[in-house]
Amino acid sequence: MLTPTEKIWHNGRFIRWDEATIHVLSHVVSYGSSVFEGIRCYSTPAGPAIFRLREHVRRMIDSAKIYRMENVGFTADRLAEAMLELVRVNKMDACYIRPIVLRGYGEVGVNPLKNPIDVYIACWEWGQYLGEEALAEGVDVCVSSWTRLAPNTLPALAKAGANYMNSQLIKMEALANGYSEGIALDAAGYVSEGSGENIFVVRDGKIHTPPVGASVLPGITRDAILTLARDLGIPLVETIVPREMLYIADEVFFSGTAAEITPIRSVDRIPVGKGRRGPVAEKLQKEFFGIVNGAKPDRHSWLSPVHAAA
Ligand code: PPE
Repeated sequence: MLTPTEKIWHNGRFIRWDEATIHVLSHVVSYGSSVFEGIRCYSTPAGPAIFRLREHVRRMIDSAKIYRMENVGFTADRLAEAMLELVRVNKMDACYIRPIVLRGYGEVGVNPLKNPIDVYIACWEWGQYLGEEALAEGVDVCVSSWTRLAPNTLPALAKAGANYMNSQLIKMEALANGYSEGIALDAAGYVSEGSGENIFVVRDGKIHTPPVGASVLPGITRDAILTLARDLGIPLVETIVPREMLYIADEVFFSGTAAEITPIRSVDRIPVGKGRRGPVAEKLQKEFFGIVNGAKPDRHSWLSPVHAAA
């Protein structure tokens, strides 16, 4: 269950958690008109630090632009500063930050343009996305009967609330059948992504991940893995991945802000490799967690410290 924090940021000021309510006839409720982000703040020896803050803010502004939300009303710098302030105001250490840009209350009807745009930013403590043991043990997943967003329907590069109706179908079906998560194929039948994660497949020491044209969200953790693989000298290609690659892979793993780097130990009840976390996922986890927890140097400037250096 969600544990409330003290404050939520709304259009430039802090309001109480319980005050952050919207009218039921707000445009977003009927028509799904929101874009949002999910960002993690990690605990480091130098205090809390937000992971890839600029990149998340940029993707949110990109998402808003795709949906013609021109007047988000705040610059990227202002939004980034608001998130740092929010973590400070709520006296949080490690937490998850959820900025949401939504079309609010005013008119009813598909045309969204006359409704105000509201920006909210909340944060709270969020633990392991796919269960306590997931990072070390891996998870059991299925290939979904639902297809990911087809090109030229809902834009996959936008992180829009409405996209998550498709994610919910994938997730609920997986849970109903006893899996932790579902992997969706794209409209051409190639591997796309999980309901809330990007996916990577390893065979013969080389990592494959679906390209941005395969209906995936351009994940910021995905991008971090591309960088870390290069740093570690692990070959990686962005390429079309046929479904059956999942079954014959040595390793498969998810990436995401919430899921971080989660190994997959079986797909459709077929064990992946040795049926547990593999060496490539483990190496990437070590590097990733080393950086975000402040144990290894932040060589790519991925962390924004919440408190000014003493
Ligand atoms: N694909 C989808 C569909 C997705 O929702 C996410 C993030 C990713 C890929 C990975 O992107 P990134 O976080 O930038 O590495 N999913 C977010 C939502 C989770 C939720 O249940 O809410 C997240 O991980 O924060």
